[in-house]
Amino acid sequence: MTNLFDINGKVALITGSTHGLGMAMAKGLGQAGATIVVNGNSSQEKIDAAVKELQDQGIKAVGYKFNVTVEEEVKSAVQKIEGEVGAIDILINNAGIIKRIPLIDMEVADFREVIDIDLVSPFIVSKHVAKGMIERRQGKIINICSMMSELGRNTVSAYAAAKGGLKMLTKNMATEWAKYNVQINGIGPGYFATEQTKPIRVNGHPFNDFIISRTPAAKWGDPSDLAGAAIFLSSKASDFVNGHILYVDGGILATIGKPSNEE
Ligand code: GCO
Repeated sequence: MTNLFDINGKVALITGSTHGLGMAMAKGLGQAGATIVVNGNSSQEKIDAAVKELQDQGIKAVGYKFNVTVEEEVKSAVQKIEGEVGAIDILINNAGIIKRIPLIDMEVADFREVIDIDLVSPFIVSKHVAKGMIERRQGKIINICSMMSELGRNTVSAYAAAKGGLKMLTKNMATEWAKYNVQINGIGPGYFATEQTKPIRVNGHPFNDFIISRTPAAKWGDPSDLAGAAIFLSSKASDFVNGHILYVDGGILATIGKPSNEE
């Protein structure tokens, strides 16, 4: 029986993969045999360090610095990657930011910046990567959504609007591109222990206690918990899965929660 989860030799571009969930998925796909194209826009040093971290684990990895919100940079980076590394088989739109500001106090510029990076850039990068996937009649696109694709939360309005939009953009990409044998799905991480959640995860922080009580698994996720979902949605095993958001959330979306005096 062929290994339905085999991604050996595939080329995977993961945006925003110098750290956090992006790096975790890079390790997961890399350990499963994919060649990883690391992307970042902060500094070449960070990109080089991420590439070395992967290579030290025996993973084939290269790095490209480009700003996912600037179409010209994305277009030339995709051309460069496809010329130097090979056709992009898997795209994970992971790059994203969050701003935790009460909606009434949020500046328009802050709102626009979150939408630009978290929603517009997956559109830009997917548009330019999908062209080759459509020509080759094969490809996998994974958009990193969020609990906030389904639920609101105080102070993260721009992020929720972006991630809710990314859920629907995923469904629309599937609507338009599935006929070319391109599968476009999303992963919705629950609450994970990353730099991004560090400010709300410290022991004793009310939100930390809330998440532990609100999550049936009663813990924050470890970034490595995402590797399985990423491999599934990058492999033949998901060839008839399209427009689906796979939540990896410890069960938080399955329940309304329970009173504090219940086990
Ligand atoms: C927050 C968190 C969340 C998580 C994740 C949940 O402030 O609520 O940062 O946004 O990062 O997106 O799926």
